Amino acid sequence: MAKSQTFQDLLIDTPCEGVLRITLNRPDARNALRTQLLGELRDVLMEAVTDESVRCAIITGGPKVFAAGADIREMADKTPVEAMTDSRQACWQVIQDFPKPLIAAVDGYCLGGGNELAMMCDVIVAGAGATFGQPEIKLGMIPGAGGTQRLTAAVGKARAMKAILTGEFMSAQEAFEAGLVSEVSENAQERALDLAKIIAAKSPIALRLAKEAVRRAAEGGLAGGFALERKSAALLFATEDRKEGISAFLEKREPKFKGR
Ligand code: DAK
Repeated sequence: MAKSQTFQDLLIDTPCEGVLRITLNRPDARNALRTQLLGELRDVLMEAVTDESVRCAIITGGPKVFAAGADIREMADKTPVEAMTDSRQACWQVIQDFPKPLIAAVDGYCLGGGNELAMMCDVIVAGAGATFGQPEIKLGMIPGAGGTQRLTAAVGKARAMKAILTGEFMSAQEAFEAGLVSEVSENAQERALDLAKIIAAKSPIALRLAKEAVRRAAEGGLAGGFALERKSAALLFATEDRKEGISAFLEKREPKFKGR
């Protein structure tokens, strides 16, 4: 049973009846979402779908970082074809399709794929010091797990363009005012748990249908955009600029992009 298994990159517990808590746990790599981590998340959620004792799930990270995005080291040498065909897409699909309520409790950095993961959740509770962003552009890349679409749907074109074209971060308060997060709290962990308890007491069937209906309103028109983004993000794996962006990050220097 996944809940009692030990994972390499996740901690799993049941903080109260009906609530499954999944903690991303790679602090040395700022919870970067390597394939191992995403695979574990897929396995836990797949099991939670059929586990009737799970009424609501919380995804959280550490006090300084929720997740710093895809694992930059892992993707450094990938080709466009590998980026398009690796197992990560199937993991994202399981997260997106999880039918029970998912709450993201976000403290610290919530960046790139980390922000895309948070946006796949149904409710985002941000700690007062949380920071949100899509910094892929600084690496010569673009978001590849729905970020261009979900961020735009959440905060509108003007703010999404600014965030995605500059890579600049938003504070928790800015993210709340823009409509990216549900609530800002001095104690995101406690508040997420309170909300999870409230949700877990509701009818699971009504919750499932409510989630499906709200998702349809929020994402029903995004399928074409998701596909375009995925292909464009994979295409960029062929550019010299992407190599330069990743090298610059790992060498802790500024990149020099040439448009090749
Ligand atoms: N991946 C791998 N390692 C990371 C990492 C990441 N995303 N973020 C941080 N680390 C590592 C650092 O390399 C460093 O390692 P050492 O030097 O200690 O060996 C260690 O974690 C600590 O990092 P810092 O020294 O930078 O820590 P700070 O606390 O000072 O700063 C930070 C924290 C989160 C602000 C900073 O680390 C940061 O900016 N990280 C990168 C954030 C980022 O650029 N995220 C976007 C990643 S790209 C796809 C299409 C697109 C994508 C993927 C797939 N397909 C089409 C398939 C792209 C998605 C992304 O998310």
